[in-house]
Amino acid sequence: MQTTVSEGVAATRQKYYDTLAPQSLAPLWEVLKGLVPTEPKSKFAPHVWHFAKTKPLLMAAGDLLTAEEAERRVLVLENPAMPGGSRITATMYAGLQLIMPGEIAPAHRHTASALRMVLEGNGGFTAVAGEKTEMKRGDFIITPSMGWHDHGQENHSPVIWVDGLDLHMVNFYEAAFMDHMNDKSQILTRAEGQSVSEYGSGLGPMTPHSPFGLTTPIFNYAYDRSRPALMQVAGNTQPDAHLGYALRYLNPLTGDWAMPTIAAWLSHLPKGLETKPMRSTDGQTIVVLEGELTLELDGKTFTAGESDVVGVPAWVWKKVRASKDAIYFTFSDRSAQEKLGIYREERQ
Ligand code: 1HN
Repeated sequence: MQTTVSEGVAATRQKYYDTLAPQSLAPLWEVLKGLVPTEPKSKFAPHVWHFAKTKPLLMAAGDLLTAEEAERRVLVLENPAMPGGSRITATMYAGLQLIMPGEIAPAHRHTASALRMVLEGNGGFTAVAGEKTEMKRGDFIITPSMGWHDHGQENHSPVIWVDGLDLHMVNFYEAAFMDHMNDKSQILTRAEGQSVSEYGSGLGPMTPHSPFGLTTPIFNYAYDRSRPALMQVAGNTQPDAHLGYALRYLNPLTGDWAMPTIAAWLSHLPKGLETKPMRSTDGQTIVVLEGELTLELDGKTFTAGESDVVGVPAWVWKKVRASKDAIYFTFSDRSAQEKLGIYREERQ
């Protein structure tokens, strides 16, 4: 407990503190409360990035510089409570990436894991560890830690997607590495779709092998498979009071989240359905794929339509209502928090 002390005592203590600093010492009792709060209080703000506003600005970047010049032509989704922080929530980076027809975002690899949620422009591709995959709206595409990856568009339309990276977690540990390939595009060594054939149908290779370590060996969870699965579940079961209908993306080799640090799931709320209030310690990013959501976040109301992105900081009370039949994708740092044993949630 903090007690008030006389000016004299305060001055004596301060004099003592002044002798500590030169020895690289500090009194814990002056900072303890801030170090160990009674419950999470996020420094970040809930926020919606409306695609109608962000898309024209992203397209303008397409006229300013090439994907190759930029290495990655991305507008960072900056949490308004921390401009310059390159964060959407405490641990997660998110951005909107644009590839113009004929462009290549050159091959590189890094410690941070990445995910893509595709918004626009069929015909784009990403290549991961020697295998190419087409990018279609709603596809959830993964780049595992230290996996070589390059992107391109051989078709006639611009491609736009949301990137999510765990790079602030990696940087917190000061464990980040990055390499660039000499060639712009990596050499393809596997047939397109090979990963899904090997691991994505409830089957697996006879000799157990996890090509990406703790990360799922499937790197494209295509919307044309995940959407029907979700809607089939919705057609035949009752919704969860707090989650609506939701399915998580799994690593088929472990049954755990698809990525070791980032949790991702796909949700459906039928028009008019409202979830009960819930809060959790993970910072979430929501991408609306279909319909429209009204979100109540710590008592403030936000609306998000197709291709809008919502940042939901940790431990914010959340209620979601579908003003139109809605399907939305969420990613968060829950996967890492669960492994550290610190994830918590509260449901009303
Ligand atoms: C990255 O590698 C990509 O591969 C996108 O598309 C965004 C932001 C920070 C660091 C690496 C990509 C990134 C990134």
